[in-house]
Amino acid sequence: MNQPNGLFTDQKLFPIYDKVRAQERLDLDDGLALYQTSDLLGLGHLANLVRERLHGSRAYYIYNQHINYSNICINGCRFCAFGKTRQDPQAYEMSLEEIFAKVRERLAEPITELHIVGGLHPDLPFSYYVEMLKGIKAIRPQVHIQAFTAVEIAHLAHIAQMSVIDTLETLKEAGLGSLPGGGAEVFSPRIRQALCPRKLPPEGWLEVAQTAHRLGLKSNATMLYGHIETMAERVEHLLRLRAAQDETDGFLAFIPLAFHPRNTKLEHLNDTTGFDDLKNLAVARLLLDNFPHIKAFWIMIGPKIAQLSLSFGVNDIDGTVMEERITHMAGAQTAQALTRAELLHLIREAGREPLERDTLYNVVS
Ligand code: V47
Repeated sequence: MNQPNGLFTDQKLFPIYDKVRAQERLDLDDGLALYQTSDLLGLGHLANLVRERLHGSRAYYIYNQHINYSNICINGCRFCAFGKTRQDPQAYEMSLEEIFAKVRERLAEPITELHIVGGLHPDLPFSYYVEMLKGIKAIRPQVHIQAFTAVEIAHLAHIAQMSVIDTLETLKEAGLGSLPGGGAEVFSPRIRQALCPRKLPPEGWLEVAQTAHRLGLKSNATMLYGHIETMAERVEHLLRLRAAQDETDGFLAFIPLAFHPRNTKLEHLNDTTGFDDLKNLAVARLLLDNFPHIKAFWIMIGPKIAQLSLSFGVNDIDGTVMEERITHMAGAQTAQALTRAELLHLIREAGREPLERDTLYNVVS
């Protein structure tokens, strides 16, 4: 076993260093050792080796706009401050015209992606979603619409009384470009039961994602961390995603989502720390050897940690965003938007070469 002097303070990282250099796949025990270590710099070094191998000095950002069309939701997840019942004074629902106005408002800006998600609305008809996509494409034909998490897709299939595959095909024909990665939370049955018993189960989430992949639609994947999950549950979540990716190879990016407790049923919990934020990103880079991209969502961890994460396995810091409600309703103190100049500054100061990408990671000139 190689014992690299000075690189690691935790000896348990030595055998993992050997595996990473030999490009061997890490297993459950390796994942646990990575999560258990306090040697953050050693962990970062390992993740950076993989990032460097895959992406060299390149780091991506995107010019995008988020639209959260409604927060009315039938799921009532305990970690969520965004979802409301229809009777709640804070409940809202955008008409199609309001959504189109949001798109028109920014027509002068070089947006390449619209990121659209919402709650599981009890009775908006399927035609609302289809017309949303068609209408947006009529206003902005070139834009890539990344919309509706796997959980929303399963809900829409239920509303439309259609199979998941037919639902996805109809949405794709209307202009859907890819699926965002939300709704995965933590796959552990214990967590689902405790925090989101009404949510689409993990098998359903994976089935929707893999069906999308088989239809040629790419998607992202996430994990919501920093609440009641154990390290083993985190590792198992990542390994399940890795196994799914082995089968359909349609995931573009993995994004760990830092739990924000304000205004949720878990308000007594602490915010995540910078240490754990970096750790989750680095461990993901190491375990998810078949995911091309690891993305830091600066809205949730702040631009400063997102910038540091570029040395901890991350090669993408998401984008301009513009208006985000899910994390801000749960107490996020971050801005609503970053400019292109701010994103470039963050990436350049970290010693990386900034590249603007579109949703599918083509470089935008
Ligand atoms: O699915 C809910 C999470 C997700 C809270 O695919 C919370 O590129 C933190 O998935 N604190 C939606 N997180 C956001 C999402 C996402 C974001 C950015 C990029 C992409 C992508 C996807 O937000 C939900 C849920 O897991 N969430 N409540 C909370 N209190």
